Amino acid sequence: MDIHIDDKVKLSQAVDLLENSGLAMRITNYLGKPIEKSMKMLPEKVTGKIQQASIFSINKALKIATLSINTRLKGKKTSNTWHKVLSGTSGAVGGFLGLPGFIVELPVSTAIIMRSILDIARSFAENIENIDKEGFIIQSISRNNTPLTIITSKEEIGLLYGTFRFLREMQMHENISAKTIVDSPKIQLRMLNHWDNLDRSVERGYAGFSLWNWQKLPEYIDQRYIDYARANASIGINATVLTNVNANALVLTPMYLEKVEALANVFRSYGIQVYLTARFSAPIEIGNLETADPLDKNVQEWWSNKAAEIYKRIPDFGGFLVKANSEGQPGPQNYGRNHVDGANMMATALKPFGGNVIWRAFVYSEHDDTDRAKQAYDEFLPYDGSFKDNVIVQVKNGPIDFQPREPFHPMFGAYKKTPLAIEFQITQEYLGFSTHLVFLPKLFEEILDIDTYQKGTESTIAKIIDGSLYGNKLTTMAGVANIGTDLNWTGHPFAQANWYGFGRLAWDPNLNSGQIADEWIRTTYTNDKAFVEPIKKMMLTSREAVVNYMNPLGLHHIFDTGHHYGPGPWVDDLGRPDWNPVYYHNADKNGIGFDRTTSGSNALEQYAPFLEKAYSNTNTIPEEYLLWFHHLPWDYKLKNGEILWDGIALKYQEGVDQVDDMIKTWEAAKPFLNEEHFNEVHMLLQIQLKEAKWWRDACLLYFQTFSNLPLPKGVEKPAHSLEYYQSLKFPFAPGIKPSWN
Ligand code: GCV
Repeated sequence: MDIHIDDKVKLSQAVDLLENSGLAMRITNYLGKPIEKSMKMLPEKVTGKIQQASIFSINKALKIATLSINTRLKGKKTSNTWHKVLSGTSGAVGGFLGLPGFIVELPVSTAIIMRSILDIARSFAENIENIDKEGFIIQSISRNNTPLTIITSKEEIGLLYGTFRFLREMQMHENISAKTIVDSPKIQLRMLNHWDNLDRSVERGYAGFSLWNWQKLPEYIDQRYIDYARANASIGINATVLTNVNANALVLTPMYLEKVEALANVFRSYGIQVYLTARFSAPIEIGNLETADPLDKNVQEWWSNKAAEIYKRIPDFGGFLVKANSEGQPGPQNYGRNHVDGANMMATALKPFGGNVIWRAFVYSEHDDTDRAKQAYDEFLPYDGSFKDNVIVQVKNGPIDFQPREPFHPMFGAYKKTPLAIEFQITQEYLGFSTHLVFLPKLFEEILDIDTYQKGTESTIAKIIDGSLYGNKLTTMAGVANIGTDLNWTGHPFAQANWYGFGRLAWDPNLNSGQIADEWIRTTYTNDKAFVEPIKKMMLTSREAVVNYMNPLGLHHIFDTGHHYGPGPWVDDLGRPDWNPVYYHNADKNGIGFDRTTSGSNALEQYAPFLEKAYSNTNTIPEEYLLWFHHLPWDYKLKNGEILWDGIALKYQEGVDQVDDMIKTWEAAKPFLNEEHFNEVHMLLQIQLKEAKWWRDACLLYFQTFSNLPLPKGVEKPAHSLEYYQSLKFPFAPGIKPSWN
């Protein structure tokens, strides 16, 4: 496009305006506004071209909709994914990233359209065989002396992903014409798990209420459903479980299924499949049966009929996610059956329609006093290979419960035949809720990169999850969503980076968290290195900071009762031993930590011999896992020469200091930020600092009652007494069952 120099200036101002408005703003309800505003700032010549191109695009898109395209969505004759691609690129509706990409390389829209009509792109594409059905190739070529950037895919969903990728490259000011991008997702099911209840409360949700407005559905389609789908598609998320694993059977009744269908209709063109949680006792609760026994013929028939009913409405329905016989949820064991009986019964019902059962292995029994960290492995290992081929077993990243740091769950690598899904928690149940800035891709990466040694060296969790280690066909990464009705979707503006980063790692589990932070900062704020570098450093340290000020050196689950807000290492009065923090830290006058070696619970036997040996020995275990596996005396010497008590205290202090540094970094970045964005994060960081100190002081005062040692030099004096911290109560902390009084 030939643009006059004056117009170029205006154009760059318009692009700047878009960029500076930040991703945080662009994915809010106000999404359209910066785009409209930038449109107004554009030189006429450019807007003219955009309009022409949009009209051209839309006309062509309508034609495309009548073509028979090889589509991955069952039961869909035509598709409107093309409309999404075109509106995303042209800015006609306002895309997630919208205008800049379109203007900078206007011919791209045209190229996309030409490809769709004439199928020219394949003839230009690098090597179409190098991508899979969701993959894409972005390539710049010259055709009749006209430079063209072509996005090619095998199927239309790849084109959508390719377009979003193209826009990201543009927004990061990458020289697209200098590179060829060939990319496909490494994992098949890239899935969000919403713990959303039908009353719109969200279990462990810290970003407002559930997005799903069940009362107004199916008629009322909130714009946020569309924005949600677009944002997910832009990072490759292709499946969503709408409801809480602590399930309510009502969602399977016709009244709710009609609403679910409406959501599925919105998500379909963004390549997102809908799943539901299935309450095991649903045949009794909504089916008038007397039992939910999976071996009962009537029960089996009920689930088969239910599956047929759902697929009639939602032909591309993904399947069921099930939490059974865990934390009070009903399951096959209520009828003397086992997990295989339960999962296979549902799998049989879904199989004719191509659906999957995702069966969670988050189990620990109140009737079993074995170390909780061992129970899931003990119970599920014998079942490896006994599940039907449309069953995926979903395992949390660690053996306890989404702690700031956990060793990996020993089922990874040990399960060789049945595919395992990894479940991460994007919502920050144990990481300061949505008040603390914690960049979680660092945690996810740490787990994915771990070598389990279960099939020789290089048996990493990433390879288990992407199926390459054991050749599993069904591959899945799930993340417990941190999204709600908050204006910025996630509560903390930086919590968007966790949603973003989860999606990126689900696309490619080998990505580096530094690269993810870099992408997020540059597409959210600016490409200016003077901003990007320090903010990246801040994000990358934030995860270690939270470990330090909450659970250093392998301490875990010392959170306050039920809501998990703040410290509660003294709690010892809950109904089950393994719900009490004292169960996990075992502090006494002799020392602190959970002995999981042969002299203790021997949980280490569940790991590969190499790790079992390395972790059993206090000289070879990485110190970050020390108190997870060992109970050690207060004067035990750490590698740096400090005694354990001093080391713990100094780690707590280091965490506080790290938050202090984060504040300094943010303050130095002020010139790059508008006041609102600066203040919002600044205020949140102040709360984080206050709470980091609270953690340090409360834990150290409590543990000091056992160590009887003074705080080492460099650790600040606690602000209050231990009794004060113990007296704090939070009946209305967010993320737990709401109460009116
Ligand atoms: C949805 C933890 C959480 C629960 C959650 C459970 C699970 O125990 O505290 O809120 O329930 O994990 O993952 O099923």
